[in-house]
Amino acid sequence: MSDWWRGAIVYQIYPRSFQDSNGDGIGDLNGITRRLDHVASLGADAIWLSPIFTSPMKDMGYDVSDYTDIDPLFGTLAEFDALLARAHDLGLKVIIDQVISHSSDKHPWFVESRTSRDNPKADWYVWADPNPDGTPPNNWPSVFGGPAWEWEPRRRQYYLHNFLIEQPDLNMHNPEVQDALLETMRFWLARGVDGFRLDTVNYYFHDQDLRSNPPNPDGSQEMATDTYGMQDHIYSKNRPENLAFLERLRALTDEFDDRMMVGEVGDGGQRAIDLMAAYTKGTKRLHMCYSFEMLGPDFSAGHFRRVIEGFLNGAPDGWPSWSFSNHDVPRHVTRWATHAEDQDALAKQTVALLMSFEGTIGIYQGEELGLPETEMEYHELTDPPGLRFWPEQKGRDGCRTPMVWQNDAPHAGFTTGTPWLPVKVPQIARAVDLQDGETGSVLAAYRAMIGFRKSRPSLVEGRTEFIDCKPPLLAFQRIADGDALTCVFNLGTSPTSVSVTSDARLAHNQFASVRNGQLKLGPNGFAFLEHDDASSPVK
Ligand code: TEU
Ligand code: CA
Repeated sequence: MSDWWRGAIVYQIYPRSFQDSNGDGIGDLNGITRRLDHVASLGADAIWLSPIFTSPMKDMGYDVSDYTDIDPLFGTLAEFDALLARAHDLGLKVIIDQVISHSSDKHPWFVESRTSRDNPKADWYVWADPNPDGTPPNNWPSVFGGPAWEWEPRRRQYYLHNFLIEQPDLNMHNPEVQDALLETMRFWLARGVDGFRLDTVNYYFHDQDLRSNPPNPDGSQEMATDTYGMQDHIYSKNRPENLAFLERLRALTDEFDDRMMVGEVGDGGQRAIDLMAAYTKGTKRLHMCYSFEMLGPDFSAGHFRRVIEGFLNGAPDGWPSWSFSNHDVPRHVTRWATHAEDQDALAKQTVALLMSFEGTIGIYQGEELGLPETEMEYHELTDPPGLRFWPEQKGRDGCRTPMVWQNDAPHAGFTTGTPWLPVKVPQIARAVDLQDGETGSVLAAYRAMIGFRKSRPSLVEGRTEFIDCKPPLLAFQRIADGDALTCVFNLGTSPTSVSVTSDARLAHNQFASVRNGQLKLGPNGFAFLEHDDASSPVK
């Protein structure tokens, strides 16, 4: 059987915000099961569920206190089995999110580890003595602000947390920790999940000598704090020891048929390419890596070309995974809004762009409705980095507000109770029921574009060849055996045109026309061109 995940479309569900089924204001597994028809109607191949495991929810589930159970807010294991069965009936694979770089501070392993220096779990987390003056052992910063070290008076030592204080880092250098985590993953594989999204896969290992990261003079403010971007993270993460562990993970996954692992690599530039190349090399490590490169502000033709060519040339055995939105970044129609007068036109153009890429494609719940980022007030925030760095950083609540199903129902049909995050007017105006069956809607454009991708082998499995074009035009060919398409996008805000061969025809487009050897594209225009042979029709 061919690898189902190559070229697949993965729909990300943020369980807290998808559908509440019991009126407590928080989305749950039964709600997801009820709404899977919507996901299937898009033409998605798989769902990725953000974490559903037992958790104190300090980081909304990315702080796990039991790796082999479902949080009661979300449901039960039996309800998970029902979700899995329904998804499989609909032809949807199910990917779950494994957050094994750190656990919750309420995980029994950590509760025990922090009590003393000689308990059985003493070495399961990353503990270090203070400097003689009492300060933390090195300069490693937490992604969410402040030092990555927290003092534990009982041990008179610091523990490492790359994220929240409530997310202590597991010590992967300890083989017992590796074994324990692998067993929790075996539990889910045996239950029938189709794969794993590996949270923060490049944070699994730290430098055992605890060397300070060197400064990074070109550092940009990648994350919540300046200090984070001002360091080169060569010791706190991205360690070569990780490769052998990824091989253990792959060996486990390969004991089961057709499973897939995608690693989240939150770096950029050449480092991201090198990490992805190493992590996906051959068939011994991960199946693919999830790229952050298209989750930022840059919407230029040059950026998309650099990132895609960088990956294809720099990680030739690898397989990329591209997304424009997720639960950690502002929604892309808001992020890229200056490139459109009409955000719906931008949403319809960007889905065409995304679906034209070589790789596996991620879409995030609500983007198929063209949802903009929700504007939040301080008192409505729940996300720790938002609360901490307001107003310079607004946190991640704005992309996590509930799905909007029904325009005239309370909270757009998400809940009969009080939703955990507010449901606001700009989102409600884009509810599923308003767009369903409307030919001009963003939802219709998503279905049409996904259908178009699936009807064209060149888009799903073809190779990519860029065509030199003047920005803001982006153009490339996708070429498979017996199928070739030329994809052209106007990423600017004015109309533009380019010469094409006289036999060029539009196979799918928005704001495009072909006449007298000219392809004209309006702002937010795109064209999929074909002609009588596999050469480029763009001159
Ligand atoms: O994110 C990893 C990561 O690097 C994020 O910090 C991301 O860059 C940031 O949120 C952007 O603002 C993963 C999860 O996706 C995220 O939700 C978790 O908070 C984080 O890991 C810790 O588990
Ligand atoms: Ca609920």
